[in-house]
Formats: sequence, C-alpha cells, structure tokens
Amino acid sequence: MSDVRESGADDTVAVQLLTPDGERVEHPDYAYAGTDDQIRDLYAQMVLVRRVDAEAIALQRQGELGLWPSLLGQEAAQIGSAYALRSQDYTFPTYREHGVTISRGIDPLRLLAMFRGTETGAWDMARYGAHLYSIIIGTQGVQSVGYGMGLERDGLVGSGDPERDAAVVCYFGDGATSQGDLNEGLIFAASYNAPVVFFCSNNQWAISEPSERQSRVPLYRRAAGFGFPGVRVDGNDVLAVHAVTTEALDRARSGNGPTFIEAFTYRMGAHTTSDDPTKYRLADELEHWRARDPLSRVRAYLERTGAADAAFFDEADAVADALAVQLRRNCLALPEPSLAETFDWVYADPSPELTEQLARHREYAASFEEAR
Ligand SMILES: Cc1ncc(C[n+]2csc(CCOP(=O)(O)OP(=O)(O)O)c2C)c(N)n1
Repeated sequence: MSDVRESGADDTVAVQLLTPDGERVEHPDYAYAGTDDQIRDLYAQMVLVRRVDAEAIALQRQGELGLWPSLLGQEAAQIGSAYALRSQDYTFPTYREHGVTISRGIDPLRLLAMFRGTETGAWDMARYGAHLYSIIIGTQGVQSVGYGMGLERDGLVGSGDPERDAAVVCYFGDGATSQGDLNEGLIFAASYNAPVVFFCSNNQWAISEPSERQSRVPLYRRAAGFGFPGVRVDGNDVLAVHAVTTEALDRARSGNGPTFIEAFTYRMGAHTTSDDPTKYRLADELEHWRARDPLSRVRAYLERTGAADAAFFDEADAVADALAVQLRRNCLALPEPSLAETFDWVYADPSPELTEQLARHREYAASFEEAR
C-alpha cells in the first residue's frame, strides 16, 4: 500500500516468528521455545487484556472513569514481553501497560480505580515487581537504571543462580525517546552495564506526533550510539516479542548489560479517551494495521495447526467477558477514598510531621461527624 505512511520503513529487519497470516517462520538468531499449550495461554491472555481495555473505554464513555489510555493493538508487545519475566524481575510500566501490570498479578480493578480517581495506584510495588504507572514521559529511564544498579550491588545479578538473578524492564513509548531523562538512563545503563532491558513500544505516534518526525533513524539503531545491542522486533508478533525479550533478560540477569528492544507496533485506538486521532491520521493507515492484528495471527496459527478448537476460543472469550462483567460491577461499587488513606503509602515509617498532620486531619474530619 504505497499511500500508507510506514515510519521506520525498514520493516524487513524486524524479528518475526509468526506472520500476519499465522505462519511460523524461522529466524537465524531467535526462536520461540514454548509449546502450543503456552501459545494458547498467550492468546487467552491477549483476549483477556483486550476485553479489559474495551470495558474500560466503555466505562469512561459512560462517565465512570476520568480517562483511559487504550492498549488496543499493543497486546502482543505487552503480553509477549511480560511472559518473559520472572517473579524476581522488576518492571517500570507506562500508563498504557495494562497487559504488563495485569500479567504481574495486579488486579485490573486497581487500574480502573486509578483512572476513576478513587485511588492513586499505590499497589505494593515490591510484591508485584511492578512500579507505579509513569505518567510523566521518560522519567522511568533513570529510575530503571537506578533500580538495576541496586540489584547489581545487592549481588542479584550474574550470580549464576537463575532463581536469584534479576533484571529490570523499562517500558516506554517512541515519544519518550525524545526526552532527556530517558537518554540519561540509556547513558547510565551503558556506563554501569546495568541489567536493564529498555522496551520501546513504538506505536508510531506520540499523541499526534509521528515517530518518524522525532528520529532520523529507526529507533533500535540508536542503541549502537550508546554502545549496547538494539533489536527491532515485530511488536504484533507475540512469539517474536517473547523470544527477543527472553534473550535480553537473560543477558541482563547474567551481568552482560542492557539491551534496547524496539517493538514495532501500532496504536489502534486514540492516545487516550480525550483524544481524537481522526484529526491527524488517515483511515487507510488503520486498515493497514488491522490486517496485522496481534490476536488474529495467533488464532490463525492455532486453528490451522489444529492446536486449538472452537471450544477453546469460545472459552477464552467467555472468561474475558465474565471478567469484564465482574470488573464493571466492582468498579461502580468502588468506595469513595478517605483522605486519611493518602498518608498510608508515603513513608515506610511516617515522619513526625506527617503523623501530626494525620492526627489533625482525623480530628477535623471527626468534627463533621459530631456536628450531625
Ligand atoms: C514530560 C512530559 N511531557 C509531555 C507530556 C504529555 N504527554 C502525555 S502522553 C504524551 C505522548 C507520549 O508518546 P509515547 O512516548 O510515544 O507513548 P504512547 O502514548 O504513544 O504510548 C505526551 C507528550 C507528559 N506526560 N510528560
């Protein structure tokens, strides 16, 4: 399709193991090592997170959420990379990485609660190995390297014990690569050989700014300038994303330093529910990418090889629908937050000032009760 803008057009270099038609293909450097059972699991997870996403958009449209950044089209990048993680690894997600956070074990209701404004997203980060969402673009670059350097100094990198060695995945978008902080992170990671996988979901748009306007070279090639490997993967191919991320994580955990992964994908929806992409991009482009849908190629593979039957697909849809129904019910029933709770997650050991502020707040709140 010659009239379709395809930024970073050397698409041929992207690692691909499953074509848009669902054919498994070989690559000289990467292979998907999982079984068909695991591919079915990847598919079911992608169905699940797509369904959560659709329900969240519907809730926002009905006025129940303030905002929602959709993951539509990026399911393979998120689930494929998240499935390569071990429990001891740590992730820094952006505001769009719902598939990653759900995969880390965070209840999707907590994500809705954050965008409903009933909580600030203060989950137990150490327990889930997932930092809070990064809303300010690119900040997580330096944080990820700091965390990775901490892992290394704690002796948790390169010890040779796979149950112990850990790494960090820093998720960010193509737009974030234009931010200073992110580049500082890349430099520090190179200088200190930090165990960080920089995972760029190049969905080709930073709101209305196309990635090709922000970089003269495909993003994965920037890694060479920092002195560590960069690889472009077909971000809509869950098997390739899994294989490439697994390799990068192994490198990082074993003490061989950072990798930059550019998952070349496409944001099928609006930037957030506050955005109208028809103002800045063409319908043709959407059609071009619809044919590269991350879920339908896995489904085509599973159907053609007979690795899954109609009952499996119905079940995956039914599980996702049931979760959506439950999520909607629980979202509408979320309690109003109490101001006192905002004090809970500030310090492990609250400072005397905060303790006093909390006491004063409690007294003030109680005065309303007494006045009733
Ligand atoms: C430092 C900073 N500048 C601007 C913004 C406003 N903003 C929110 S999202 C966004 C675009 C980010 O694009 P990208 O990094 O490609 O991620 P995507 O939303 O496409 O996943 C911008 C500019 C912000 N949140 N932080």
